[in-house]
Amino acid sequence: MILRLLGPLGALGCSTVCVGPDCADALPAASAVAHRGLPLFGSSDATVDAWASWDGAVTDGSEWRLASDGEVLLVGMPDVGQVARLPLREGSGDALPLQRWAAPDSALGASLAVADLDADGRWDLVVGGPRWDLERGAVAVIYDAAATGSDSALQDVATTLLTGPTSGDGLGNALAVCADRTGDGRPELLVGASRLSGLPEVPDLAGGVFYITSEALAAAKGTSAIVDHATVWWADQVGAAAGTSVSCAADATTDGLPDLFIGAPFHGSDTTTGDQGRVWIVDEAESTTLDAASRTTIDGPGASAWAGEALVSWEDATGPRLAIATPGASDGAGGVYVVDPRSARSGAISALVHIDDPDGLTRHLGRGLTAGDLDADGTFELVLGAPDFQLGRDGYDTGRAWVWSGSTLATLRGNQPLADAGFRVDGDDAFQRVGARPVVVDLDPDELGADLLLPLRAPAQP
Ligand SMILES: [Ca+2]
Ligand SMILES: [Ca+2]
Ligand SMILES: [Ca+2]
Ligand SMILES: [Ca+2]
Repeated sequence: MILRLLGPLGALGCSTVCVGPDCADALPAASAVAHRGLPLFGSSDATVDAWASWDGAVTDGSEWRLASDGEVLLVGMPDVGQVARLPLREGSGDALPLQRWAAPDSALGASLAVADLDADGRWDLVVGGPRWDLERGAVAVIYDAAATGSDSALQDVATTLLTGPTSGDGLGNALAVCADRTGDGRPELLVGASRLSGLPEVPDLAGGVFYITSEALAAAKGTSAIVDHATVWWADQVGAAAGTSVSCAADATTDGLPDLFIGAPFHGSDTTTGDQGRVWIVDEAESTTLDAASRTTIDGPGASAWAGEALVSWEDATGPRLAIATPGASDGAGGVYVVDPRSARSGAISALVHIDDPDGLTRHLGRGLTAGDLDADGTFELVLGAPDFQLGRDGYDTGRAWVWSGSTLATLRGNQPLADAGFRVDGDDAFQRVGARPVVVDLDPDELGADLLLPLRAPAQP
């Protein structure tokens, strides 16, 4: 009886108002847009008000990740397994790559960074492909990637290719390049494997992270198993998804070295803690559980908060900071906590500032999260994205990004309503998913302050 009633109702719902991932097929491509940081007030439209945009072809996929050092702009295109380098320029137009690196069916580009890993003055590409080799996953380094020509197969040009332990581990869903922690002036790497199961002591889908020092990375040439070169820390709980997010840009221990911040949004296992999420502050140790390797474990504010689905750490004029997203909190409205990692205690999350939406209109606030100094005043602005945000009746997944001024945040304590954010970027079309994976980087050194770079879903080019 119940099934017969639900069947036709469900069909009717799909035919009148399209809700859900299938509807996104109307926007099968992607684009990247750049917005100036100044002014930090009012609102902008994602495409109309951008000072530069790059429109991808359908063959470039619809799920872009962006990375830039201010001089090189790279786009990860995991649904087609490639990374493209785009020219930096003003104005709008097609995304015409200068270079491409490809590994089909590997989700190459799901995570990526541009950095000078070997300190030779030339930029290097580090990129994750979590579906590599039956979802074993891989992370690859291409040194001096500018010199590899216009179109390369990853395997032909990767100096170093590190693979996950076993099928399904999904190494490379997230990565971070950490400022030097070992004293050789070269950065370390932190790589997530959020479905890690394939090591003897690791529970199913507990997830984990691999930490590779610059010394170990320099010694790893060719293709090899990441476990031979890295320290690994894992969650002690089935399905925790540790390594969903990684960051390492703040010093929690005041020893002058950055510490490691790792999120597991599905940590917690009973009716009051299930999927509350956990964030670890790791201060380096042997391979072991994250609980054993960390000085502090921060838990989400209740069941299904998904704390740590996204996180970002930074140091600015106000000190070291860690922002932790809880996109599942408040029945899915979401929120973000800003923590001083020096005074963080283990247990339920305790924050300097908690931003949420008491009106309950957002969806999964914090699913996109980053920070950077958009107005060049020495404090980092906090960028909160809600790609699932619905604008109006039919604006499914239009998405929205909000920017909180760093100087304002420094003066605030306690709960703050999202509506008080100084600046925001709105989507102009359903399924654009504004606010997914925002990046702050100074693309235009002539202008004061950095730029806000956003990937969007976009219609196919005519
Ligand atoms: Ca280099
Ligand atoms: Ca180092
Ligand atoms: Ca430290
Ligand atoms: Ca600022």
